[in-house]
Parts: sequence; C-alpha cells; structure tokens
Amino acid sequence: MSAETLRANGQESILPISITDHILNEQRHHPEATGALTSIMLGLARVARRISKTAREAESSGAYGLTGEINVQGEKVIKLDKQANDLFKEVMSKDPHVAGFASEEETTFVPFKPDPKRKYVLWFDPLDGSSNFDTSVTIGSIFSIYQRVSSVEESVNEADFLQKGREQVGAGYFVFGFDTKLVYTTGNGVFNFNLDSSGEFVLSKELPQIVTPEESMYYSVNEAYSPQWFPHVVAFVEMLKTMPEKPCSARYAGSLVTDFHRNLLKGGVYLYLSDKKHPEGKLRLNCELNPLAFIAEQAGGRATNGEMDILDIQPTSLHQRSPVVIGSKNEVNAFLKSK
Ligand code: AHM
Ligand code: MG
Repeated sequence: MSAETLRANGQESILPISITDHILNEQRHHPEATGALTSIMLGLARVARRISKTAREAESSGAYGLTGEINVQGEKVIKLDKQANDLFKEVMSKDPHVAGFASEEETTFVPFKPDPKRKYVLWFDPLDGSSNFDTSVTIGSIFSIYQRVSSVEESVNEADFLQKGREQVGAGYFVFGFDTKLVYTTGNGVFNFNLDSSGEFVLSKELPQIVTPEESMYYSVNEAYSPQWFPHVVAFVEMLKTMPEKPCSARYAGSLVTDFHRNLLKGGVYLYLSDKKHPEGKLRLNCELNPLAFIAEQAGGRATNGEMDILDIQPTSLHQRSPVVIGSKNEVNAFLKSK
C-alpha cells in the first residue's frame, strides 16, 4: 500500500511521499491516464533540480552575468536564463510525450521530432525574476502543460501554443530560494513539495495541499509606477491600505513567483495593470499568467485582467502581455467591483 493510500485511510505515513508516488496516486482517479503526465512532471523535476544546483553554485557554475543577448521580450539575457531554457529544451525533447514547447526566452515555438505518441506541448518561463538573481532574491520557473490541438501526424503549429488557459491539463512553478519548492496542479487541487537533501521532491508534511485564504494580508504592486496609474487603480490600492478591519501590508520582491507564492500561502493580491506607460501591463499571458491563474483558481483564489478571468482569454500571439490582478478572491472581486 502506498504512503498516500495509508494517509487516505487515516493512517499516518512514516514514509515521505515523493512526486512519483503522488502523481501515480492521482492517476488512479483517471483510468484513461497513459503515464504521460507522470513522465513530464518527472522531467520537469529533473530540470528544476539542475537549475537549483546551478543557482546555488552560481560562482563556480558561471551562472552570474549577462550573455550579451537581448531576448524576444527586449530584455537582457542573464547566463542562468539561457542555461535554464537550454535545460528545459534538452530534457523535454527527450520526453516521448512532448511534441514541442514555447518559452519566454524563445522567439517562436520549438517543435520536436514529429511522432504520433507526442501529444502534449509545454509553455515555460524558464527563470522568472532573473534580474534579481545576482542579489540572491528568490527566483522561480513556471510551466504549463496542454494537450496539442494539431494532428499528431504532423509537426506542432502555433494553435497548439495559443490555447486558452482553461485548456491546461497541468501547471505549476518551482521556487528557488533558501530551499526549492514545487507547487503544481492537474485540476484536482494544488500540491506543495520540497526538494529534500537526497534530490527527491517530497510532499510537504506541514502543508501538502494549498488552499489560499479568501482575504488578503498583503498587496504586491510596483508603486514606483503610481504616477502613471489610472485613477481607479490609485483608489483601489488606497482602499487596500485603509480597509477598516485589516488593512493590507505591502510586499513586492519584483519576482512574480516569489510574490505569488507568498500571497498564495498567506493571502494576498498581486497587481500588474495597464498604466500610461504599460498599455498591456508587463506580464506574459501564456507563460506566466495562465499557469499562475490555474493554480490560483485551484487554490480557491481568482485571476482577472479587469474584464474577464485570465483563463478565459483567447491568446492571439505567443508573447502577448496582459494586465492582471491575481490572488485572494475577496480583493480580486473588490477590484472588479471598483472599476
Ligand atoms: P522575468 O524576470 O521572467 O522577465 O519576469 C518579469 C518580472 C516578474 O518576475 C516581476 O513580477 C516583474 O517582472 C517585475 O517588473 P517591474 O520591475 O516592472 O516591477
Ligand atoms: Mg517571468
């Protein structure tokens, strides 16, 4: 009997529940499962282990500094951005279920060898918050898994990477801080793993499943842009600071995964909206917002662009940006009412 089953039967497990145990157990509820998600998740965990090690040994691994390139987002590429992207590419190209991927760091999507068994495509932000890396602020990787919509007889095409977030079959992120975490969902709740000293992601004993508080303790926004904010945003942030019962406190790392993760656990709302200088906000719909919106909803939170739920937006281009308010339900709903 697996450790998961023991726990489900009300018997405390003394064995740690690995990511492999967990996914296999999840798949018991899906008799049609082929093992593809297990394989993909294990590949992602492998990539994360390597990024974690490279980041921890940044001096000797040569991960600090810039490559000298500018990516498709117009941003300077740091060496660890490139190393992380190359790792995702290499490991996922060897997965027999993955037909191709798209990434914040790639100009367009990358097809793998055509094969009818390759039924899934992935989106990554290989290294989110990377501009913080040389100051030891927590960074992360974000991923999203879709079933391809193109014919399996052919190579993937752009439509595979322009699916609504609602179509995700799995999504998650890794947090690289003083420890390494994996948070993921396949649409059946949000699960929380820690990388242990043997290199295994194990289900957290303290907090195996994450349900986000309905009320925010924190708000996260770059207030340096407040001179450009539209009046309703100024008023909303003021309201967060002055809520009579429990005013929110500010926390902003400038690293989306870090800010999102803290707010998910403690209750909080993250905003990156349109302003007079950023008409579409900054964050990328496909590789950043859709996966985090899937996690937020599965944990009981919400994500909106101000007009509709993030997961219902039909993407029209690969690197499209979107305004976002994401996190605890009460404050996301309050934002929508305040408009
Ligand atoms: P990136 O590091 O993948 O390019 O992501 C963009 C980052 C987010 O992690 C973060 O929340 C945001 O940009 C911060 O932007 P700003 O400096 O404008 O506040
Ligand atoms: Mg990012």
